Amino acid sequence: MPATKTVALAFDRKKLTDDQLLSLYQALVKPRMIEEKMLILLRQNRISKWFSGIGQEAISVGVVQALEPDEYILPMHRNLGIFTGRNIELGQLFKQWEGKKNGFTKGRDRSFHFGTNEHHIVGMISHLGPQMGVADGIALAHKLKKEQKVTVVFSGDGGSSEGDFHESINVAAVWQLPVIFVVENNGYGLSTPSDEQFRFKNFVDKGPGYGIDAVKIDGNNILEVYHTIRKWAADIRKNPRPLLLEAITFRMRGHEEASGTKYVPPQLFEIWKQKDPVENFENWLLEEGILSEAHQKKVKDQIKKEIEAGLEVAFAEPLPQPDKVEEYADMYAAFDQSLAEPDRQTGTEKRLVDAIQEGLKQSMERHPNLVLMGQDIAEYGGVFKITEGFVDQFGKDRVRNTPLCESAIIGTGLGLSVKGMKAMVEMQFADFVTCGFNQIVNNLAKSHWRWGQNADVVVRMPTGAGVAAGPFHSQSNEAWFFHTPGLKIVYPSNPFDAKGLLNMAFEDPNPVIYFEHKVLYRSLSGLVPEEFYTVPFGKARLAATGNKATIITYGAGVHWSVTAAENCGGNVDIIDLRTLLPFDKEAIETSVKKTGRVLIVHEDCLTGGIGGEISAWISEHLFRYLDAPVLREASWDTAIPFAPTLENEFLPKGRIASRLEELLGF
Ligand SMILES: Cc1ncc(C[n+]2csc(CCOP(=O)(O)OP(=O)(O)O)c2C)c(N)n1
Repeated sequence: MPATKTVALAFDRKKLTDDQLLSLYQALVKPRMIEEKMLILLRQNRISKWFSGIGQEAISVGVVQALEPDEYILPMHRNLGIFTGRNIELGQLFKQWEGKKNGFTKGRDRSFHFGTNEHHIVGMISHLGPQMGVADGIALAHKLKKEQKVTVVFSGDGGSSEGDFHESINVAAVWQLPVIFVVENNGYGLSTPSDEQFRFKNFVDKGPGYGIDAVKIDGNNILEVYHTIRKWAADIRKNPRPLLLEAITFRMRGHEEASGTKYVPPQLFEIWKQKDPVENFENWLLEEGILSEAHQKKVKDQIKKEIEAGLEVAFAEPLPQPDKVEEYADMYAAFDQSLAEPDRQTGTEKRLVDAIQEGLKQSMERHPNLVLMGQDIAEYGGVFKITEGFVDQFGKDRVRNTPLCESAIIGTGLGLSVKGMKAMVEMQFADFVTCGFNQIVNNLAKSHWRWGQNADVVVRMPTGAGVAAGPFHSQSNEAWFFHTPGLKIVYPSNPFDAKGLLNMAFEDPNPVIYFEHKVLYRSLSGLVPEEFYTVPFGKARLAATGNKATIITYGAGVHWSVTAAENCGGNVDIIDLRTLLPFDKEAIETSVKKTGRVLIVHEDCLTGGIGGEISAWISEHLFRYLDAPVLREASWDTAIPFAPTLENEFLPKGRIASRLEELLGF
């Protein structure tokens, strides 16, 4: 007779059969055994980094086993049990950890930073919070499609201090989204204990604050986790709404293996060792006579074999060879931009704002899976009235007022993409994109390259100065995004292009940052064909033609440059870039070869503006055709002042003509 082992946790099997309990046992032992092996490999220097989930396995395993296999889970860095629970082949998982080509990210991202739609998992990015907004988007898609599915997203107690946590729960609460937010409360965020992270005692206390249900459970008790998720998931599928689930647990190792555990009082390890989720469940199953020692051995032998086999194939694969063409190509989802040619003869005169509205409406009609999100865009029609009347035509499901949660909403856009939908997010003013910046530059921009998930999201950005609105309603911030591979940037200067480029943005499955100039909204009109048409990305337009010089510009700069060139006697090529990422190098080359003189004009500040890159490109590739240095005229390198007199002087429009004269004088 084996000696009886202690069981410190109270297990309640409810109606689970012996077979179900044994299958939970197998699922619980597996991540523990993989981890133990990884710790050995780490000591042998055969792997480089490891974030341990030892002590916390019951949460991942309980969650994944309680859900349907096609319900999405968005795990964190300690949730190995989610991946093994979805039966991911270990060889491929290990290749991912080792940075091999046949992992999940072609060696581009590490550890658990990947998604796999085949397994209904969307992995984290390093920033800890952004996956929560993505979970909202997946849940929104389920809700709109009436699919009766629940989505589970994880956070640590430390990560819960991030704005994304608050924003995403708030959005889920307001929209009644079927998301279970699991907080693995292990008492530490790296070395920072909870009392230096937040003031409250229990996460469940936050539930009423958000107007949602909240439940606290023992995260080390696999059956408690399993039963809780099963019960709530069943209810939430029928009656969609969010749940905040606090799972109390403890991290038995350091934040990551190199960082040690000196900051944790040793007695905590003693206390929590008694509550080990794997040993307790194992001992209980043995004690109850559900698990025999023979079966226990069989389970472990089989997992051991699986681990050894996985490691063998993973180690056998060499490190990936860099292939620049493939790296560049994978930054974007493939898109063959076939043109819907407009009939330019039959247009009517429209203002820029009307052209944008018409394009948006036509894209909504063309793509029934397109959802619009933004502050005050529903009945109110948006602050610039672009979506006026849209609710009547398309309904509130597709034209959604959002709380002031830029980050969560942009993340929601990515979540909709995961479910094959399209999203538009309207920034009330381009300035406010700072609050969603991380989601754009790290999540939308990189997800295709990282694991093949396109972000079919158009972010509309009412931009620009000239309305005396001060430093936070007037900025030009296209250069912030210009530096981010994976994005496309569109900046029309006239109604015709605005409509065609917006339509193209919705055709394109990649993230598009679409700038629309507030001053031009109602001050500029032009001929716009009624029908749906597109304007290609990466193709500039000549706003004027001539031989004496080339002005390269976009947006309001086009109109300022046309006037300035006319004042200087004309005969100047004016290139309206229309798209900034990519920008039309061919058009620039053709014109520079013809004129030999270049002035770049933009509304953004001079330093670090897009003109710097274009100038560098010209100097590098077209130097021999130049008769003068490449000049730039832009806004001052200051913030944007409010008073019209100051703002007017800040902007470059009054300086363009003299710069052109200077250029022509070389
Ligand atoms: C935005 C951001 N800030 C800081 C970090 C560095 N960092 C990585 S994990 C971590 C602690 C996270 O603690 P918690 O959310 O409680 O999860 P745990 O590691 O305890 O599982 C920190 C500070 C990060 N990854 N992202």
